Amino acid sequence: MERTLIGDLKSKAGERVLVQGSVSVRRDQGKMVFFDLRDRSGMAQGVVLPSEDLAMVVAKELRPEFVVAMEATVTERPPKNVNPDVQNGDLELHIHAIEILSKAEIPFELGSEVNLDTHLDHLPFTLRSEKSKNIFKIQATIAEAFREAMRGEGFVEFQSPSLVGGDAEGGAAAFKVDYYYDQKAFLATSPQLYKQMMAGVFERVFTVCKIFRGEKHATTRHLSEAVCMDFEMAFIKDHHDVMDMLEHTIKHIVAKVIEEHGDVLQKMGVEAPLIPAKFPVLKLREAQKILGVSESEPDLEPEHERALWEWAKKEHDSDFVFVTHFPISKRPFYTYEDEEDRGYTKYFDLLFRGLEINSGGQRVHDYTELVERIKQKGLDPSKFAFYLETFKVGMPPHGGCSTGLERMTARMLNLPNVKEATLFPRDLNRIDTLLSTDEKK
Ligand code: AMO
Repeated sequence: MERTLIGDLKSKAGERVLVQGSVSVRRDQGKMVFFDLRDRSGMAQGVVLPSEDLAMVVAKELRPEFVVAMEATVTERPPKNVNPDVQNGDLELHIHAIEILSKAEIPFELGSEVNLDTHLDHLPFTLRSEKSKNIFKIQATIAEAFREAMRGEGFVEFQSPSLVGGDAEGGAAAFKVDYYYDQKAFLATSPQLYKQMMAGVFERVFTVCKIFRGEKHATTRHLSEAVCMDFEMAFIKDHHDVMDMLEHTIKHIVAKVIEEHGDVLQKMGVEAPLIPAKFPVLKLREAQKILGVSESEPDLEPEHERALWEWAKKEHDSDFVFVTHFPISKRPFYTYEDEEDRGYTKYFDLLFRGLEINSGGQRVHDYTELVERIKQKGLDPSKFAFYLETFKVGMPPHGGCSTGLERMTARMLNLPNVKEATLFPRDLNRIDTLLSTDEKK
């Protein structure tokens, strides 16, 4: 018999079907045994009646998370047993035969409230909970919507290398890797240099790729391995063109998440993001004035980012706010200085619900200036010769930006820790399992 998905049972009333899935709950009531059975399409209740001797023997063995195949008749429930609040609440599977495909031994009940470490210790199991499945389905939609928005604007997707010769960000600690012939390579901290090279090829490019950051941060927003959604576009006037493109992309992502997962957001008690007609924009110094912080500070602290969210909500009905014009001394060598505001860059951060989810801006495209900027950062231009060829062979004014997928997901769903929005988070203490003290030395 062909498998029927639980989500399709409604159309099979009165028929005998084969369903396959996992047992969620078993309830024994008198001489009957009830189950909740789930597959990728949903959940249904099954019952083994006392007359089904053979099925009953197997039924008594079943425990939560056993994987089974069941032959059953799709039966309408008597009106007094109908539950309109659940999927398939008006039908029941009358089970005739059960085959156990896999037994299960579980550490705790699926979906139990456990602390983050316990959740992470048992990811192969806890990722199966409704909450986790919803988080990562929404994350998949975010990445898909990003790609969709980019393609709609004529961007070409490219694959960026993860093994690189150096650190593009000049500061973000890169993980060293043993390469051939006693050479050292690094894990990419960003696709930055490659997306610029590719903007020279296609004008408009994007990538969804892994970045690796070896900063020793133990915070709710830092990962050692993250997914970034980057784009780069040529022939821009300035950073505003990049911000407009990013805003368009973010709006498309939010709309698609609401369209496809509005019911889940509601169930999770999450408000849809506040989206104004135009995201508010503040120069860093304007933001600092609002916050009452010294304008000599080169960046915002996490509590400032949260305070700016309050400001954006109150003044602009927005969960998003751009902050621009960071001091050039604190930004990477490729950032463009504002000719009309010397010492400050045409660079921005986008804050979403009080957390930086994106950075970007206009890049230096003049070869001579770029070499000079590399030197000013105390770096050796000869180490960047490969990248610099892009500019020797002619490069239009261009810019781009990068959105952290996990951070975006976490803010969309109001998850307090970015690790809850990361399938298999790597941090100071963990690669899947906790690192032993010896490994930490
Ligand atoms: P930046 O270093 O700001 O910019 O990174 C861009 C975005 O990537 C995400 N992100 C992280 N998420 C989790 N853990 C981390 N350790 C981490 N590091 C970064 C954030 C951040 O906003 N090349 C520039 C971008 C550009 O100019 O186009 C860059 O990498 O959401």
